Amino acid sequence: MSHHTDENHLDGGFWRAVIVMGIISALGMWGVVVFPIENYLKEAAQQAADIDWLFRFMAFFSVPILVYVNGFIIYFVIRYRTRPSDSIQATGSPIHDHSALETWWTIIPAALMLALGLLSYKVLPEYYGAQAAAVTMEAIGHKWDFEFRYPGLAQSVYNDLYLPIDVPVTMDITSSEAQADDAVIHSFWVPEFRIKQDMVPGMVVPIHFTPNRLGTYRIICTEFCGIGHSRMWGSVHVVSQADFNTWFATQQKQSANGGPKVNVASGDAGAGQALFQQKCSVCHNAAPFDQRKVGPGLADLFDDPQHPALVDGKKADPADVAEILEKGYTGSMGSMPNMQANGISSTDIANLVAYLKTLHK
Ligand code: HEC
Ligand SMILES: [Cu+2]
Repeated sequence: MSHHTDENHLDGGFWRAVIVMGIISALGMWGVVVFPIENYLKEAAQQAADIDWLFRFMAFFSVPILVYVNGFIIYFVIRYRTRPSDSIQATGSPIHDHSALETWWTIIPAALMLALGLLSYKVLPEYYGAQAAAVTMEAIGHKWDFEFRYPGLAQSVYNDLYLPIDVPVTMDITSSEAQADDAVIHSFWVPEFRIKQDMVPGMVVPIHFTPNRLGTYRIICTEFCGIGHSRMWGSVHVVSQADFNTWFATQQKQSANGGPKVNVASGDAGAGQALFQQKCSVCHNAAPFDQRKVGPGLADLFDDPQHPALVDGKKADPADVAEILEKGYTGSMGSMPNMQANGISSTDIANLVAYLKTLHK
């Protein structure tokens, strides 16, 4: 039983391991301090730098914890492994507690968590605290689109968000409740703004930020929200005030004209088929009415004796189908998005109608 004594005493090998881990930790911590986050993920909102600072703080202290916890596991597994000379009854040293160690490994992580909590408490009000904003607008999550409502604009904008640079924005973030089927949690994530806010039905969360870098950035839904989740993304365009005004005026003119007009006679079925794959197949099969996905199957739309009328009760002719594609429709099956939400033009609608006409036996 001679080896029991050296198991109970930390030998030179232990302290060498501690020093090696110390050096690895120091290198890692230095790496965290100098790592140029902005080169990999631009900061495009005024508040972003503070979020990065919090991230750096957390990563800095995580490095030694990661290195020492895993380093000791590896060291002890090797150092105190069973050797061929050990008897079959050998069970290692009967060590149970070490009060001093346990006190410190409780106090240090607790202090770090508390510090991180207090620092976050200082930073988060920049996003969530009350604040005077130049623009107050709404973002609404749908299956599977982001809808944006601007003050002074009658119609909503879908998936393509425009914001003027250096103007403080308050975005009221929520999810659609138009229909029980549509009311799921989404999440509004713009990595470059360092914003990630859940969109929850029935709850409106105002979030503040000031875009401060020109460019186009991704908006991503980061809450799994159904079969269309993977296609639920959009773009935010941070533009000059002048460009913003031009864009806004164009939008206003469009809503005043009652939207673009569709010429259903001029469609191209081939182009329609490609679009269908891209924009519609997430919710519709090119199969008979009963073969539902989210919405009904769309084959035989114009000549199905079982379903002579469309879901909105109108007769199945090209103009009425075009109207559903343009304005959308919410009925007993769920919500069919309108043309802005589906990201299709009036030409696209004509092409889609032409394609749907070819889908019959
Ligand atoms: C997010 C899912 C979704 C997407 C995307 C979608 N639809 Fe629909 N669509 C529906 C739902 C749900 C209905 C049925 C609404 C109801 O009656 O409750 C529907 C209904 C329809 C109807 C009426 C069918 C009938 O028998 O009356 C047509 C036509 C249609 N969609 C075409 C399209 C086309 C073309 C596209 C692609 C541009 C598309 N939809 C994209 C969900 C979707
Ligand atoms: Cu979503």
